[in-house]
Amino acid sequence: MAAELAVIGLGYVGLPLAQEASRAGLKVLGLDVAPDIVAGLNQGRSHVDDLNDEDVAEMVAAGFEATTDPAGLATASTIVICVPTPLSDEGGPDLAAVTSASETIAAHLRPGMLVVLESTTYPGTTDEVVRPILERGGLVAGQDFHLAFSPERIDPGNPTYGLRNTPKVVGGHTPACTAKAAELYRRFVDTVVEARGTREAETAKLLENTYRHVNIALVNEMARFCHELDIDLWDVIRLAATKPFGFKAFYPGPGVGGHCIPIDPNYLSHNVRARLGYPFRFVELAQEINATMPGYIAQRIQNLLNQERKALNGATVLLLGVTYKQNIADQRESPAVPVARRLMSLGANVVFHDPHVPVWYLDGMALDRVPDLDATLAAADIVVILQGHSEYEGEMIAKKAAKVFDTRGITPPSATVEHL
Ligand code: SAJ
Repeated sequence: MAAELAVIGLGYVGLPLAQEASRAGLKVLGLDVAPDIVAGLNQGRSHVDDLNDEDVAEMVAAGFEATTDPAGLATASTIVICVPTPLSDEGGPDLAAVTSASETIAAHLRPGMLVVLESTTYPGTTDEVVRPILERGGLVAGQDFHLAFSPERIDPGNPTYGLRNTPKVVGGHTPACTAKAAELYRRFVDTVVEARGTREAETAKLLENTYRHVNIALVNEMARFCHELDIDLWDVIRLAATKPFGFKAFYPGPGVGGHCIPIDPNYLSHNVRARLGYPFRFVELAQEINATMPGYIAQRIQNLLNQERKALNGATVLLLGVTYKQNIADQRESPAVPVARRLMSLGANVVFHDPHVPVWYLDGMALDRVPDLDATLAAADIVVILQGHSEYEGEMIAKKAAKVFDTRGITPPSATVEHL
């Protein structure tokens, strides 16, 4: 039976999309370049955090099929591109996977099809990169087939929001394309919001994450001067957060990791500078502040040891939390890496603990998680809390450690604890 929906890219974005569409009764074909991923899915095994094997088995039972063969695209009514757009060396998105997917689609494009791009990218990608590739065969977007952009809003590990209950923005090459894309998503997403066009939909995603990036940089910069002025920024944020409107709390940290926040805003700033010749200053400044946090953290650690008349060189530093944010295992762009690198370059003996990470691969070295956290808390010259995993009890850490530098505000103030 022909697939109603084909999803290209079966990762943390594509697979939840395929799952919800399958649950809504659509016949879904999943296309991926990785044979092991395809084989695993067809055998009912999941490779992404948000779906377990039972979820995949349910999809397969409902008719979902994964393949590496693009021939099946020819019979699909709708094709959604969910491939990665990593940061390129120039600072914009590396669109290799998007152009490759577009070329694959172009070889099978038929009149009446709907093509949607979900991969995060700079404004204009759908219109200026994807559309020309799809139109090479003579079919025209908005006339012979529909083309739209719909930003992914998958938040891995979020217990509350998934694809179905997160409003979905869709922006088409023409109003008819927008309507066609909205009609598709309304079959398995509770709320669909129609944008004026593809550029507005592309830019909305970047605004969402740039907003976070800039506000995190704001409190990170405040953390520096509040420390100098002996102002408890954590208390300041607690107080400001009592305002019931017009304020959203962000918290300082050791740096901004993950695959979204430190990456997506660059797509906008790179695009503005490339097209218009001037900087998107907020983003570039936020990038600079957030990127220098790991070095600042290392300096604060050195200063704390210095207060104890201890050299960082030869000191044992226990890092708690090496993932990029609390309560997940993902280590992408984790600030723990530059913090550890800096400490090691100054001669520190860096050890780590993280409930989600048994072995930490750091610049080719494989560091084993310390086997006995309690013993290491007591033995380390300084304990540095980088992620506030829920397994970590701030009071217990403060009691057992000789000295604590807490970048996440999970320990109570005390003589042996300093907060970022
Ligand atoms: N961070 C801070 N202070 C904060 C918030 C975050 O230092 O106040 C750091 C985190 O430790 C992490 C980085 O910033 O290293 C990113 O954190 P994040 O909470 O933004 O989490 P992400 O990267 O998983 O962002 C995703 C985004 N989701 C999508 O793009 C679909 C983002 O839009 C979500 O708002 C975010 O999840 C979320 O709220 O969980």
